[in-house]
Amino acid sequence: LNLAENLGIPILGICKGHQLINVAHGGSLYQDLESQNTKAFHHFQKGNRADYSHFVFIESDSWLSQFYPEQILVNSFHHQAIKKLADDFKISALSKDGVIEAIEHKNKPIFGVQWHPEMLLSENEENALLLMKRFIRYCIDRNEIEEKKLERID
Ligand SMILES: [Mn+2]
Repeated sequence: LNLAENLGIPILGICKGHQLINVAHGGSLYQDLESQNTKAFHHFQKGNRADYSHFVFIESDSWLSQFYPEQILVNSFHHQAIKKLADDFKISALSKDGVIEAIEHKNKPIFGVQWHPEMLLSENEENALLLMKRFIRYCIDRNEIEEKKLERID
């Protein structure tokens, strides 16, 4: 994570990756969401990995809001969750019980989602596909900006 960050490589953390990004930046976790946060509903679904579990509500000024509607359905396989959000980050999406379901760095290309878009992709789920496409597009655009900066230096 540190190496990728120092090189300016865009990062999309999924589930544990999303949690790790937060901890690495000084945030904390609920080690067991249901016993430590009584408001939280059950976030470990029993169904198929590509089934929907709950809605997430997209924050209006977030990166996700550039391509998602106000709410989308996601799957959910976690008993941990972000407790204290790291200082340099903002919330990108919340579930109805207030659990932080997506984050983004305030000025670096670092994103995290608590759900599993890669599992939803097995069913060609539209929003998961869109997230991956937009992340790849983000990386390409950023790369082009970096290349232009290098051209100017040349
Ligand atoms: Mn969840």
